[in-house]
Amino acid sequence: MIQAFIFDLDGVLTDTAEYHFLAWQQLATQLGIEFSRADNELLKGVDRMGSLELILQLGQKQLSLDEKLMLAEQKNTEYLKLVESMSPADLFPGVLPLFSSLKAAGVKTALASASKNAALVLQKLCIPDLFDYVADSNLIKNGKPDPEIFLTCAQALGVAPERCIGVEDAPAGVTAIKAAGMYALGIGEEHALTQADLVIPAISALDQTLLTKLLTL
Ligand code: B16
Ligand code: MG
Repeated sequence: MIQAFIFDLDGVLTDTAEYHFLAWQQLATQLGIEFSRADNELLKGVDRMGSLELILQLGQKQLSLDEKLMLAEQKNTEYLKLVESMSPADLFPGVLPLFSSLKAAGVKTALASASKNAALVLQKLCIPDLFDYVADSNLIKNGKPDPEIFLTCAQALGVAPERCIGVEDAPAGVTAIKAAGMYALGIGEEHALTQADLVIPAISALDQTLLTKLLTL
């Protein structure tokens, strides 16, 4: 029986993935690097410095560590400007009813976000109290696709990994869930999340019927 759900944040519960894209695109343009939405798919779930490295590789640019730290900080400032306008209206449809159903079924919940801004985004969405445990990359050494963040959540919840379902929109995140020995529920398109056990188009598709099926896995 499944006893816990562990959710990614960006792209699963809210559309901050779009804000990350806009902020990285602005930086890439400044650096003279072409950066498309398709390129951005590779960055999803990847931490800030890892994302910058991927963009620099695209433009075949090599910079010093100090320059990279400055650029990452600059991207984050742009990203935070976009986050500033967020409100509970930015929660994806279906999230609140889903959490009510999970609580009613006695299922524990955790957040596993690679974002150092996760606590702020939760505040903006007014959902910090929704989770039994929150892990963000401030307390994790190895980012996704390493399983550390999902295993940390399972341990904090006191639930064995095989009794957890991880929910992710990013290939790196799905890899992390599978490496943690959990069931991976992908959000997005099947062709992009080939390692997931099941892919649904949006969190709203995780309705009572599907939830009942998943809870008896
Ligand atoms: P920050 P998630 C991830 O969050 C995003 O998917 C990824 O695009 C971003 O680079 C990463 O957080 C780091 O975010 O710059 O705010 O620390 O999807 O794991 O919730
Ligand atoms: Mg994500």
